[in-house]
Amino acid sequence: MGTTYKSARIKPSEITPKHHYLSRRDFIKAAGLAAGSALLAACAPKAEGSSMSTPDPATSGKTDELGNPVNSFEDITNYNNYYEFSTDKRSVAPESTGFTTHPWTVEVTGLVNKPKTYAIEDLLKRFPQEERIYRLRCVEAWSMVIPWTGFPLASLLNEVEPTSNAKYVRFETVYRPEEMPGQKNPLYPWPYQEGLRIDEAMNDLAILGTGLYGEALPMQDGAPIRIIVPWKYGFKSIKSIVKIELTGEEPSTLWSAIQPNEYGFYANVNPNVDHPRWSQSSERRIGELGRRATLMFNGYEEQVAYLYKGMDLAKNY
Ligand SMILES: Nc1nc2c(c(=O)[nH]1)N[C@H]1C(S)=C(S)[C@@H](COP(=O)(O)O)O[C@H]1N2
Ligand SMILES: [Mo]
Repeated sequence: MGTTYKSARIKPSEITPKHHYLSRRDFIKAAGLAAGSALLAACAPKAEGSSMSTPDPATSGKTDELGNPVNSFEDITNYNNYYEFSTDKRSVAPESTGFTTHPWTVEVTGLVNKPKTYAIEDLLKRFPQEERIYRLRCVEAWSMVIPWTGFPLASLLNEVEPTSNAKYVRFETVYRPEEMPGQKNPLYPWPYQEGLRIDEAMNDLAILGTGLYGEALPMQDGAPIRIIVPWKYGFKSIKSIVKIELTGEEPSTLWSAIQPNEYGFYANVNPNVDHPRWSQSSERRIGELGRRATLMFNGYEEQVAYLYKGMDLAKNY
């Protein structure tokens, strides 16, 4: 890999050789069609030049719906959890530069009437891409605000027509140990897998993420496609997905398989339910000095509380 890694301001073109991205023009074309001015504004300063440049967080001026500023592109792409590449958050970016994201297909299968395998280009063209600024709260009690691009998971699921027996959705990451050195570690049950109940997956907040900051998704953030479920701890938001399967039974997940008492299937952000080894009542926003109070369902209570009516969230953690 002829790529050098410097700690200063790193351009995406430096940490990710350009040919591994989807063509930027294709991405912007697909995303820009539906996204309108919000997304185009983020792209405007660099729409023309041939190489990508780092968006300037000081001038992006974007906030989430609570008024929290988005994290810098640099933070979002250099502080990552992605155990396939490294358990060290700062090493994921340099370790993932050689990852191949093209060609890429996503198989949607299981209890559906119309199973289908999509090429990534088709997903980008077929489903209008929109910007969603979401908080991501990691179970390790740090958080970020990220300007994602993507489309509702429900749009894809509706197209394949889940049968009435489909109760859960299972997601699987690509298994490619020759490119993902972490997958050679036998302590983890690879490939990474995650799951949602079907009504959770159908909630409008749950998206398939295909980009951030108006760029195609960087390797370290799960290129070319991942899910984002902002009211749950970050580990539910599985990266580099190749398979989505509708099932009748609750799927096994990587973290609950290893430590069921620490990482439950639901993993809803909940300041009132501590992790067995630490409190979940507050969090460190990356880039800030103090701590913030953690919000119920990560601040998305109004949109998702109905999903858990009558459930004991201390038991169903
Ligand atoms: N395949 C895969 N997906 C993954 C992980 C991982 O190790 N492998 N880590 C998860 C965790 S713990 C978090 S907090 C988020 C981090 O996403 P980000 O690095 O894009 O911020 O990705 C999640 N998705
Ligand atoms: Mo996490």
